[in-house]
Amino acid sequence: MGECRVCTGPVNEFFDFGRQPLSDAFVRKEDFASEFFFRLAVGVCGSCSMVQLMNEVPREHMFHEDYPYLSSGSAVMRAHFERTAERFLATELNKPDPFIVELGCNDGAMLKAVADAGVRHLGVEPSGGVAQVAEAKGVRVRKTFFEESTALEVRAADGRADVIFAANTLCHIPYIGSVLRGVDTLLAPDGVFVFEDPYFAEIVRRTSFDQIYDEHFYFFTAQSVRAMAARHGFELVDVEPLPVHGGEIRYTLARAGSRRPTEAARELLREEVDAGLADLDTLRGFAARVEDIRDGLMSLLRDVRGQGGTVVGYGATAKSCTVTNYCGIGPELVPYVCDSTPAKQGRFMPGSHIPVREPAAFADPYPDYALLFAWNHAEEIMAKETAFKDAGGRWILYVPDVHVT
Ligand code: DWN
Ligand code: SAH
Ligand code: ZN
Repeated sequence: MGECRVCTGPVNEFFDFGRQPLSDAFVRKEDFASEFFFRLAVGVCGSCSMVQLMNEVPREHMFHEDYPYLSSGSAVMRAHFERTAERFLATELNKPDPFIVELGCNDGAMLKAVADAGVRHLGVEPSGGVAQVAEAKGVRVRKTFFEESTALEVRAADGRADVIFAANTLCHIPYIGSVLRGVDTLLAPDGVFVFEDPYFAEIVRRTSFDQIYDEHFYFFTAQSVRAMAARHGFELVDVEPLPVHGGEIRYTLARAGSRRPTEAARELLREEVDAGLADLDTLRGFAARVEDIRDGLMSLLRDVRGQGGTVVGYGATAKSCTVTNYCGIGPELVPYVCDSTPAKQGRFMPGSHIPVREPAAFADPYPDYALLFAWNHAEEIMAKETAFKDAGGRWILYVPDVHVT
């Protein structure tokens, strides 16, 4: 049993993936002997219902100069963040001298549109390489981890923020109490803290167990977010389901009593009570389905290879680290993975040591099957790879179950 990082309550473990490497540590041959491993297991707090990892990886191991993920690598995500910026500009930032802060701004996918509009902004981003990409787009960045002390520094330099935004970042931060105290410090009295992250109900519904890896420390629900917010004087005032990254929720927090909660927020909180997301039965069912997917995927891959078929991986995602290392997929089953991220190419996948190659390698020659690790971008990828299907190729997916299409 662990201690909840939000409320110190008892955390009951419901799945153990065993020894796992760092999901975004794309290694060179000379790094094979010194890879970092930790025990990846996930549990639920019996007091506040927050789903969380049982063990924490030191943040400097994950987020540093060479962090490879670029938000702008997907056209759908670029459009999503441009729309997000436009919405903020038209609503919360539509006042004299507004100020928006983004935690984990990465390559500036969202803040670029804010900078282009000439609106005061700041990205807080500890991964130096991706932060530099944002700066090259005209985005102002503070290259550090956001926590309580950062908030004091930013407030002293720039004043209070009307909006604090974080996409796929808050769930990455175990020391979340410090972040919420920082938000309290930095946010204007009538400001909003808006964050979007994978929705635990969707992870259970789709059995998307690959969302569980070192960087994803928390798996939010409206219930657990509400409880956490209340500890810091905030209230959950809105929720918006998002289709990106396999199903997320955008949560809006405001100071308690400052805004009326929307019907959508109240409705989702009610829905979750009936869904029993934190119940042992639900979590045991999830665990059983994860094992079934592992067994089904491994027998499919072995059958294909046994019959002389070829399989190539598509998208060297952080998520795929859990799939390859938990299921036991190595280069003998999947000889390489194609990915558009320059920093991943020429390197090897963490743990499994499957080589990562450039997208052009996919058609040279086309494999019989492509294992779609970037299943959350299926529509975008399948639309650009129609020639693969035309050539007789087939996609293997493992979300929400193992199937070939
Ligand atoms: O939460 C996180 C999300 C936002 O991003 C981070 N912890 C790390 C990362 O997770 P991921 O690597 O699982 O994210 P994606 O967006 O599923 O990664 C897609 C990968 O596929 C990237 O490496 C880029 C690549 N890709 C490609 O090769 N061709 C993507 C598209 C759309 C393509 O057409
Ligand atoms: N917002 C982007 C990036 C998500 S990846 C998107 O949605 O695509 C997670 C990002 O959070 C990384 O760029 C990482 O460097 C950053 N991050 C991790 N810990 C952080 C912290 N304490 N404060 C701010 N950013 C952090
Ligand atoms: Zn708790």
